Amino acid sequence: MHYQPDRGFQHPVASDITPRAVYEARRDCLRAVALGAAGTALGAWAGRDALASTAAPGKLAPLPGGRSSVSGATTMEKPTPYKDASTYNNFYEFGTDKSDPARYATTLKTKPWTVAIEGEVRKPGTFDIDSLLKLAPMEERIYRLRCVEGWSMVIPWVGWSLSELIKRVEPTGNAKFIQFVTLADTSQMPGLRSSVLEWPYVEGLRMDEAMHPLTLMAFGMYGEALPNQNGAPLRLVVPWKYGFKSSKSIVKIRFLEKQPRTSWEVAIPSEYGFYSNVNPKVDHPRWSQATERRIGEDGLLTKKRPTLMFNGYESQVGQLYAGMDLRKFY
Ligand SMILES: Nc1nc2c(c(=O)[nH]1)N[C@H]1C(S)=C(S)[C@@H](COP(=O)(O)O)O[C@H]1N2
Ligand SMILES: [Mo]
Repeated sequence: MHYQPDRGFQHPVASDITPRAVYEARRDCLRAVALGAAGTALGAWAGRDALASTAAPGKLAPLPGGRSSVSGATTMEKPTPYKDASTYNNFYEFGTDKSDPARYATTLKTKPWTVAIEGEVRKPGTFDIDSLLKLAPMEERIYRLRCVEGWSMVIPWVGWSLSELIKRVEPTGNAKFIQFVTLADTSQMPGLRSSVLEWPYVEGLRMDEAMHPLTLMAFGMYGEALPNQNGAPLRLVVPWKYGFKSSKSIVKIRFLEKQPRTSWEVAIPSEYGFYSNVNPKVDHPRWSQATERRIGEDGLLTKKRPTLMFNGYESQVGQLYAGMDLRKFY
């Protein structure tokens, strides 16, 4: 099943059940493989509940992704129920309560949408969302997302490696960093009235981090277009870093020679650094980062999970930080 650009982004179609079914079947299959032959029956049985609760309601445009060949792109962990992933959000442009983005991001207008490419590239310019959707084959990646606040989710994203876009705009030799800029329109984003952060929301990556195949430009989740509250129509997902590095609703990407400012670093530099790699051994000044609460499995008796080095992606990304003092470069 391929993404069909001529269907556009906003039009649900009658066959919307198909891509979801395909993705669920593949996920169950992966789980069965992970459990081994003896666990297959149990996996299929337990999977039925999970299947019903993790699935998207089918209201947004289908956006299936092919299987990714990128190492580490698909965790075997059970995806967080769609309901949780789409109602427990951080998107301060719409308010600081977890429920604010789902409630208020309905005013976000995601079409038309363009992304400007500026700075140290041979081919600067403006990409329309429709051309970005067609830029590279869509892949599904099931990533852990670890928020710096101490909770996590498992989300099946749909998109392509950011490197696909970077290659096409041909960075110059001076391009050492990339900055991502989120939309900041007061008429659509009530949270901009608050000064919790400096707007627009800006984030950044070092060029080698941006080029890493795990760094995803996401357009969808759970086999469908992104809900507004999750950063429609396109957002970044950097799975080995704390969630705030994954900018939502991006309108500009700048290629820079110097390390850019980031909104969180500007707001509280002693607590949030440029790198912000998930690291259970480097605590936040106000709380431990050793464990995490998995959203959707909270209960009185639910044990917290140990947080993994680089959020479990150490074998893929550890080399990027060889020789760096991760306490200093937090
Ligand atoms: N523009 C923008 N992007 C953002 C944020 C934000 O407030 N504004 N919050 C970040 C934080 S703190 C997290 S944990 C993730 C949450 O993504 P999700 O709501 O899709 O789970 O988005 C990140 N991207
Ligand atoms: Mo976060």
